[in-house]
Amino acid sequence: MTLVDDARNGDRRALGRLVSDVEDDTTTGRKTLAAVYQDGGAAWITGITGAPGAGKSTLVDLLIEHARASGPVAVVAIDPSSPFTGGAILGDRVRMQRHTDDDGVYIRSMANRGHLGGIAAATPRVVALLDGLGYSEILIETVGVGQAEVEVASSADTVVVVVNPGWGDSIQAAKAGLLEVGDVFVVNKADRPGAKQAVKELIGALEIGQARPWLPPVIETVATDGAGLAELWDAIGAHRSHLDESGEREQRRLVRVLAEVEAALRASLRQTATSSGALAPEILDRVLARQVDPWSVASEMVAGGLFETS
Ligand SMILES: Nc1nc2c(ncn2[C@@H]2O[C@H](COP(=O)(O)OP(=O)(O)OP(=O)(O)O)[C@@H](O)[C@H]2O)c(=O)[nH]1
Ligand SMILES: [Mg+2]
Repeated sequence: MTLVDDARNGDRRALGRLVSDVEDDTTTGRKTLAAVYQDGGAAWITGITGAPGAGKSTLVDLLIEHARASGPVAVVAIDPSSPFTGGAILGDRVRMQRHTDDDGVYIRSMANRGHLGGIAAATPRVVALLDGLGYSEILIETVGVGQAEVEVASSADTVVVVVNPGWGDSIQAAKAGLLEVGDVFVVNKADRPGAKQAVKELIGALEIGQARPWLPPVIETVATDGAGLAELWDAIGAHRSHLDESGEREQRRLVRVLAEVEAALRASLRQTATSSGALAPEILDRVLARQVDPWSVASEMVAGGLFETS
């Protein structure tokens, strides 16, 4: 596993190759993950999500500095809009450029690989790889507009939801399901009018419902001048302590492991079914003609030794 050794010794090209292999789910990628998985588990994973342009990348850029104090930092930026506009990722790179000389900071964009479902599936693998390679702080930036993005965000240990001042932003967050997944809320662009109102709205929305063991704090920030960043980092730290002390961290990780095993199982069943011809058009035609139902077909496929045919 010389590529792994090289990556651990700070070889960026080796690391880039490994990440690509894991992202593409190649045989080498699988072997690499299998080899480094046991070394992982120490990373703290923070997801940063929110509407397009909310200031996530600017915040991440500043969070890197705080996170860097505790060890090597990796950033995984997922941006579904980029394949179409091409602009946002370039912006991210430029914004985070100042960290490129620091060997302890690795920034990876996952936007250039087409459809979002694939990115969402690949993200946990890439995160597991970076964790196994020794990145103790992993930040995932994702645009919180759809289910897949929310899922990616909610696979983090701490989820930070970024909104902006202006009426209705917290309502949008509620609609996108972000109120439920957020552990820390940020009203960024607090230099604009309406920040106090947005904080009030959010606190109000978060306090509705049952008492929770962790009431998410709402932090005001101005990412462009760094105001509120120390408070944000402290809030992430407080959430981390809460998870550790309450035992919720283990619970969350168990949920995550279950989701990962299920996703892997689904992917490998599909792959086996496709390569063994079990998903042949003739079979689907039979289902279409209602000669057989989808559930019977599926259980026959599995019972008929689907696994052995590959
Ligand atoms: N006035 C003001 N502008 C900000 C603040 N934070 C970020 N911006 C600006 O908002 C714009 C978008 O910031 P980004 O950090 O790229 O936002 P993002 O959420 O990563 O955007 P996407 O990744 O494209 O969804 C940039 O022009 C930033 O300079 C802030 O606190 N105040
Ligand atoms: Mg961004």
